[in-house]
Amino acid sequence: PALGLITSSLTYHAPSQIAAAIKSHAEEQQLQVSVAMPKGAEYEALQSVLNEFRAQNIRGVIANLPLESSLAERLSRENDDLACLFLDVPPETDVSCVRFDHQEGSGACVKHLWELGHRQFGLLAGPAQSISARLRLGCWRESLHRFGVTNAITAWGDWSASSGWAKTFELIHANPRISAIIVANDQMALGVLSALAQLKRTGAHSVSVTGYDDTADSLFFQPALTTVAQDFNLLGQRAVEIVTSLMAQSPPPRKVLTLLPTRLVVRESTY
Ligand code: IPT
Repeated sequence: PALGLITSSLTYHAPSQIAAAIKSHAEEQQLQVSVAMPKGAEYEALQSVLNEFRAQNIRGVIANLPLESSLAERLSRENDDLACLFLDVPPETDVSCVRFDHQEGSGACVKHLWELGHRQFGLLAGPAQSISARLRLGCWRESLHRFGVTNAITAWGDWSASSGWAKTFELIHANPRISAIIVANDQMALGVLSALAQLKRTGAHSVSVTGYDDTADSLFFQPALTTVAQDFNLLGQRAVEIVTSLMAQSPPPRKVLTLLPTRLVVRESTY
């Protein structure tokens, strides 16, 4: 027996950690994992991956790539012989899904920085086509509004360290008084820290930075990164448990929702 995994590019840290966790937890149950990494997220490409999985006798599929609600719902509906579990879809999507609580983590970053006295914010979002990037940005803005902050400046990166580096110059240029940058993932935060060092915005002129993911490396960034921990191993474990339980039912239920917690880890990049 086998599972299918459709994933975003494994060159990113989070999806590769999630894929590794899925593979190891599946193997504990003697399940092989067949991995597909489609270039785009169009209906045709995804449907042909599902057809290939079906031809390999796969009956359970985990999809860890950003999909809009209507597309995820269509794939789930039109492949109702497969147990499909989605990891990166909007909260209101009518499909089975396991994901992290974005509100908890994003809100905690804003509250932490506000309590430290920050009032001038830069927001570095992930790519606009990413569901999680939009959800995190939306929560930052809502939380900032609740504190009465309406002048935060937004830039969009592409999850990579190099985009974090480049966008920092734009943010600081747009508002030189920014004292905190909230970043949508650790890889971009690494680039932000590097740009701030280059701009000599360290020591007395320092800018606080928060990341997101708590990848293992973030503890060794300079300074050690304050970030939102998402337990990717737990996500992989729960995804395998849920998809195997969906597969055991005939037909597989279309809507089972699981929300996993996140946690703010305060280190040296916020003051
Ligand atoms: C999300 C990560 O937080 C982000 O860093 C990036 O790697 C992205 O994945 C790639 O799609 S986590 C995902 C389960 C929403």
